[in-house]
Amino acid sequence: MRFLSGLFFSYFLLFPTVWAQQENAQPFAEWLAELRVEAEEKGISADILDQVFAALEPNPRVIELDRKQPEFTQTYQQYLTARLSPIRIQRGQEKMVEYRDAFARVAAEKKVQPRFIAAIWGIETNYGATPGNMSVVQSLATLAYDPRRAGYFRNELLNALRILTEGHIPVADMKGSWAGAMGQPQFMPSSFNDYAQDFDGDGRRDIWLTEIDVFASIAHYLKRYGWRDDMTWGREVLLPANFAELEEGLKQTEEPKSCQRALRSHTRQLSLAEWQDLGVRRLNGDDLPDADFQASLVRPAGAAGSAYLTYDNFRAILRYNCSNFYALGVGHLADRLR
Ligand SMILES: [Ca+2]
Repeated sequence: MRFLSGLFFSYFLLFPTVWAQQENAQPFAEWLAELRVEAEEKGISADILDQVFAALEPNPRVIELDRKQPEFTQTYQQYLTARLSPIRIQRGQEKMVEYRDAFARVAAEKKVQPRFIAAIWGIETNYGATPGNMSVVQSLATLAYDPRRAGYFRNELLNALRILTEGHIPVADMKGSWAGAMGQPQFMPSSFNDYAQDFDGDGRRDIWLTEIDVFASIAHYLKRYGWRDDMTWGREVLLPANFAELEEGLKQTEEPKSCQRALRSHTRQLSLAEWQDLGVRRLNGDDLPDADFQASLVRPAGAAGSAYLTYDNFRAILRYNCSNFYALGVGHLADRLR
């Protein structure tokens, strides 16, 4: 941490204008007073505003993390190795036993298989072990005051204040990542408002400390994006020897409607029967499943690497986090938690 901070400060000593150009000219206290007026107009409780704004200051560490560019990009294999460690798989298997009843109740109502709920939980926060311990309000206020993406984070901050006003979590316990992703499923406040669930019926949607609310919230999110529990995420496949000749005809004819960043590298969707006719097979050489699913093909490590047929459920995982590596990591972990 010290080493990284040192790097950060020497960077800004060398290039001070980068920081200066992006600074907010308005004093923080004045900015906060204006925000308070807007928050009160939007129905945020004055008592909550007194509590959270009393000693609120921007957190330089948040800006530091926001500005930090990754020093290298992980390859697909490095990503998978890091996310699917033997300990994460074992811990996931143990958690599925420990919370067997809770998973079963959520799966029955939300129609999402427990292994996918557990896989997202495992990849987001190592099954709740690493939900982040930074103040969500302070992180969001810092990023909302910073001009770079002020509008987005101001909206998230107002949503966070609404969650506190509604009493889902005490002010002191609203912890999360430096970017404001909250609790065990790492929901942004706007996602919380849209998807978080009070499954145990105590009146609070508690994604921090109530596991069954966490599971139901993840499941509800997937369900809202079309999840089907008679379908898995997809599978690794063998391609026919002439696949390079087929590729031109498999290109998408229009821009993907959501998550373009990840879906742009997929082929267009064909039925499994069509893929079967083109010569695509399961990894062991067997025929593809006889199911009426649409699937797009993706090769996350390029033409020489693994090939996957991905179903509509894969697209629901991408709505949780728009990254092929992420969705493949969740799919592989879910397979290991079967
Ligand atoms: Ca609850």
